Amino acid sequence: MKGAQFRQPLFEFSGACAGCGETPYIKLVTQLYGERMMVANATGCSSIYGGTFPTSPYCQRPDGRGPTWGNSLFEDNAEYGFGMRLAADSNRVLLEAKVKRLLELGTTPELTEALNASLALWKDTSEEAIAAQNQVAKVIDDAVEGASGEALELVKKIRELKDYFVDKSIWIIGGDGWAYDIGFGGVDHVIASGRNVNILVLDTEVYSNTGGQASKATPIGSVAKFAEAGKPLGKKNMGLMCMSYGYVYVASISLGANRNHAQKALMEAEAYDGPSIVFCYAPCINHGIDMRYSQVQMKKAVESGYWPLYRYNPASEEGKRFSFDAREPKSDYIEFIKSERRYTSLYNTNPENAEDLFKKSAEDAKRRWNIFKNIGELM
Ligand SMILES: Cc1ncc(C[n+]2csc(CCOP(=O)(O)OP(=O)(O)O)c2C)c(N)n1
Ligand code: SF4
Repeated sequence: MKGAQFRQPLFEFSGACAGCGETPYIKLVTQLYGERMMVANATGCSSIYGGTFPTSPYCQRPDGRGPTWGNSLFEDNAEYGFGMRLAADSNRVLLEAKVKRLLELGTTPELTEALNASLALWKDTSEEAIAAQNQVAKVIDDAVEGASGEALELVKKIRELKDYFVDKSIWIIGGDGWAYDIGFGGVDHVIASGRNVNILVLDTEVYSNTGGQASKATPIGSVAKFAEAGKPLGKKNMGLMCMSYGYVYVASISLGANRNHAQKALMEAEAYDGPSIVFCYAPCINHGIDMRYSQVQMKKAVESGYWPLYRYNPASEEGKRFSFDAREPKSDYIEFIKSERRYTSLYNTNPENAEDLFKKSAEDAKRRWNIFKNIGELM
């Protein structure tokens, strides 16, 4: 989408820590899809800064359109978003049937025209389709006034469902603690359903909101709560697990490293008529960095081979579905991790094994990087 960065963000002024790596991803998604976006938000930082009632960082456009947002439990958020998908689909099926029947019976010329315009754009999600939907809303009250019998019931139902002429963009959002660990069963179930949902994993590599406990996304050697001596085991390769289905859109992005790539992946994920999952690298105060430079750290993470960039798009033709989008590392991995206190604190908590763990961390990252580099041939 050209000029997306100039569109009004429908996520503003959150109470997240300054420099938080999570919020820019959410802001970008609202710039792209905010006017028809439904969010299922897992408990975690994003539900706290996203739902600071009575205020909310989510906002509306001048025409009143903006994201709808709900927070479910930590453990069932994917299912919560899946329910939103099913509800939107079922409302649209019902709406289409009622509109067709009303057009058979006849209604006011203004509503007939507006309904026909909206039906012609049924699969469209553009501003034109939203304008056609708005036009139905504008003229429907008059049609209710003059209707009776079956037509009255139909027109009332259409009024109730008038926000569903344009399909919803369903976003299931949460952190790595949710997606990799506690909500994983649900995430797995929902991506295996084949339904059109978009999952955004804000990967801070720890449970951020509760103070930085290790998750399965925490890499080897990183110090976190419950891993004070450095995490001894590697980061779960969840992107690979998701790709193994073959019908799930999967991407790994880092906004500070490559904004165009991040936006492209989010747009491909949304456009894919099936389940999508996007892993977003998100620096956090728990990393022990200068948060003024969190976007720079995102760049360095990719340049040092710490965080891969890739996209797997099942909608592309066979043989061209996977693309590895990061260049060969041009800086040193160990130097990169030593720029973060979550790694250097190993010198205090486990000094005799620190260097060994750093080496293991570099080897593990390289192994995972190579898996992605070479997997294209198989996918
Ligand atoms: C079943 C369950 N276990 C634990 C918690 C407590 N809890 C709330 S938020 C959170 C951390 C969330 O971490 P993550 O999903 O990584 O998101 P982040 O805060 O990093 O954005 C935890 C452990 C909970 N709400 N429910
Ligand atoms: S703790 Fe981390 S993820 Fe949470 S708001 Fe602060 S910087 Fe963002």
